[in-house]
Amino acid sequence: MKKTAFITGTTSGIGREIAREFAKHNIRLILCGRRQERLDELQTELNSLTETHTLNFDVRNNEKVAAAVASLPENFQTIDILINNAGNAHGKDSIQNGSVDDWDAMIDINVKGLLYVSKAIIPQMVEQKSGHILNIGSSAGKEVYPNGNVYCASKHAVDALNQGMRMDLHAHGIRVGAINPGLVETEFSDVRFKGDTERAEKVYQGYQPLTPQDIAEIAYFIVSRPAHVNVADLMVMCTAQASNTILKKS
Ligand code: NDP
Ligand code: 8X3
Repeated sequence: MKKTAFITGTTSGIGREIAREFAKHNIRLILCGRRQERLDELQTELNSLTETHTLNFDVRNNEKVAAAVASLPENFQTIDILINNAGNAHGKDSIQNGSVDDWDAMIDINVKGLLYVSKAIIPQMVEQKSGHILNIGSSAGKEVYPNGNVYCASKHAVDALNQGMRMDLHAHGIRVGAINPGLVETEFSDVRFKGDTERAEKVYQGYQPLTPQDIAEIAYFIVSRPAHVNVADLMVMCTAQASNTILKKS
């Protein structure tokens, strides 16, 4: 039976590639993000492969999240797969130099936003007695690195929520798991360094980082396992990376 996936953060990077990969496999898609023109472009691109619906909301606004989910047309209302992907790092400063606005953004988007979206969708999964939630965590959620402080804390929270959701939801037939990537070349560093493209580009120079397609293929592998198989927690790094502080650059 055709499945429906609700993917946050599909206007760029990992979320957009997951949407493209799922579309190839004829999964119906709810494409979410704040940049409407990018949502429209992706919808136009994928419409020949599968049915799509776009939702424009900021995951930080619980009321808007709930209203967006409530606004879904009938044929998109039964959600089988939730990909909690929207998120970013904001800044890379020592704790003593960090900006409170950056801290708020990371906690509000990466942690509270993930919770708001999950809260809007979990009840129907409980009612259906089925569903699959895939949380996009990070290697930063497994190991803290210098100047990563609050971003790492937000991703450690995602790791804890991934475990907690699984404990609370497995009895309802709902699968919960996480992909925790290391360095993936996306717009992540542009956002982190606030448009300083030279600094952002340097992050991915001198080695072959993961691509968003690499993560998308893994995501499809996970959601296409038989119903009794739950990939609970997966970590993936490029070959050049051994940990958050060990990277072989040429
Ligand atoms: P991108 O910056 O390329 O994409 C981020 C996506 O999140 C965009 O689609 C953006 O959409 C969306 N988003 C950001 N803030 C909000 C918000 N307030 N409300 C709604 N949507 C929002 O980065 P990535 O693809 O790399 O990041 C995706 C996820 O992967 C994040 O959770 C990140 O932490 C994680 N990750 C990334 C790694 C990397 O090295 N790139 C490694 C490990 C994990 P829009 O701006 O249109 O709202
Ligand atoms: C993104 C990977 O190393 O930039 O989660 O924190 S890193």
